[in-house]
Amino acid sequence: PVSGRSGEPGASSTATYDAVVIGAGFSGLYALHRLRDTLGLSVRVFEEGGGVGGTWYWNRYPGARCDSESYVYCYSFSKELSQEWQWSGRYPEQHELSAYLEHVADRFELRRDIELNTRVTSAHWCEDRAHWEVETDRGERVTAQYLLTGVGLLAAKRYVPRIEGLDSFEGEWHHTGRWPQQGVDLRGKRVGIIGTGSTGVQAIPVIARDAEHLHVFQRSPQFTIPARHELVDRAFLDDIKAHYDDVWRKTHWSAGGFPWEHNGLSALEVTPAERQATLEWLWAEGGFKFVFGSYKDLLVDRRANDFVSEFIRSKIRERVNDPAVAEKLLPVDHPFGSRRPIVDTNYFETYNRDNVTLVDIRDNPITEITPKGIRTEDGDVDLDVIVFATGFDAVTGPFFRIDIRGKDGLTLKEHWNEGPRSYLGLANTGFPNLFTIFGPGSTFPNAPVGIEHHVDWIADCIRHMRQNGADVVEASPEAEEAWMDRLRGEADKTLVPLADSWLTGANIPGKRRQVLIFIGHFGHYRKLVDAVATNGYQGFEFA
Ligand code: N01
Repeated sequence: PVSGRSGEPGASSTATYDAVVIGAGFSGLYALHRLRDTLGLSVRVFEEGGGVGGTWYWNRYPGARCDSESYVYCYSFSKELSQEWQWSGRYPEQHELSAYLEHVADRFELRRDIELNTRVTSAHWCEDRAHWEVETDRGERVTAQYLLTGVGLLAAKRYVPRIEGLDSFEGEWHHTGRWPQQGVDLRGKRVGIIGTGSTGVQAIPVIARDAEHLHVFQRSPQFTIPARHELVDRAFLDDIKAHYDDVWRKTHWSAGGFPWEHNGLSALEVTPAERQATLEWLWAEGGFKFVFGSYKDLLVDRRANDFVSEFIRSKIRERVNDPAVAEKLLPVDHPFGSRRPIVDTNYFETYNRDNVTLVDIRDNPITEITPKGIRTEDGDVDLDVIVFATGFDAVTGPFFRIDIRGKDGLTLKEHWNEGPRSYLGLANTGFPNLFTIFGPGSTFPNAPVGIEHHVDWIADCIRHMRQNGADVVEASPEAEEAWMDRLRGEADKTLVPLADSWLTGANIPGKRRQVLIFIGHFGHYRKLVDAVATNGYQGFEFA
């Protein structure tokens, strides 16, 4: 392949690259660094946003903060980077993560190969030339031997439910995933928020501090764990740096991309007093440790889970002063952890404020949006601002925004007609030289940990191809089928299929219900995927 550079942005050019990467978030930035600086490839990254950061560029809603601990929600590939960077606390806020990724772009001189404000609109595989032909919304056309998607699982395709009358609303409305750059002044405003997932749970306590009044329109009550953000101090973070190798070794092979493992016990085999003590300790620790440092059968055995779910419900009753409000906030329709767990700071306590009203829309459904606010069966709520914290058309949505066509013009949409498919979450039959970083069917650990693993794997595969004179790699149909069987089998061992959520596609009306990712221990997934490579890339065909 010929190395090249594109012309001026917007100019009609057909430059050729070794690789095109879609997206400049955690995935795209590392992919560029790895392919360009380690393998010496020519790489072009196209990014829709006006800055790097992906998820952390777009999600600027009040209270936006990562639920993963800062010291592992970052790259591990450069020890120097980890030693230099100072996190401010246990969980990084959006602006801090955005600054971190901007710093990475500068430190590794990535910007010169990234084109911002540019959305890839199509990518077609050309069989004769064995390359991808990529077009952008700025009229550019480039070709590349390899196409890597770093479009993320969520942020690229926000979901706003169709509620009659939204167009007539005379106030402002915003989706949290496309929050205006300049922010929204909510002081003294009557605000309504729809959605109580991870996003809503982060935003609600912060909006409540500013708004004159906040109405929370809740469809499903949620389990959430206190973040305990304040717990981590400088000495702790310095200690992590001093034990960098150990922390990352544990993290890379852990269940969820964090440096801890379950306690080796079944919740069913301990006495009630022991269980209570363990859960109280985990509750006090806070964050995802409550999930990944807990009982080994928490996420796979309904009876074990029931103990933990009931424990959380008892905490909700304690945290909310009004028993009638507490009752409405109790999650009863799904087991804890069957949805992506939520971490909060003062979420339930927020309902103790005089300026916050919970509207249970299961009992009292929204009927329409009027020029003045939200109408429910029980009456009208006048609002100045409506916030949609209603999530994303996850996993497949980001791909379907791009017209991706593989061999014989087959579209990815057609290939995924009966739900998304993949081999290892990395490759698709009929789509040669397409690598999906964190794609459908891959694991979902603490994101940067999974992303680095994928990018390293892809870079090794490309190196293998170059060393062995192969121009094209493609997953075999048998390998893809076997992976899909495995995916279903792994999901069925867990409680995840029991819940309606983005993990099962159930959050989007009309979307096919299917567990969209590999549910299971990240370290085991990693071993499995690495073994494919060490065994001569089993399931892949090279030409
Ligand atoms: O979206 P969600 P999210 N009428 O789909 C409700 C990641 N994340 O943006 O539960 C009324 O979880 C819906 O109700 P229900 C994380 O992976 C990470 O909160 O379906 N309500 C639900 O309450 C997370 O899992 C961080 O009944 C409607 C909410 O909207 C993922 O992003 C922070 C509705 C959507 O919840 C998505 O989280 C934030 C309707 N028609 C997010 N439609 C980190 O800190 C939907 N809802 C890393």
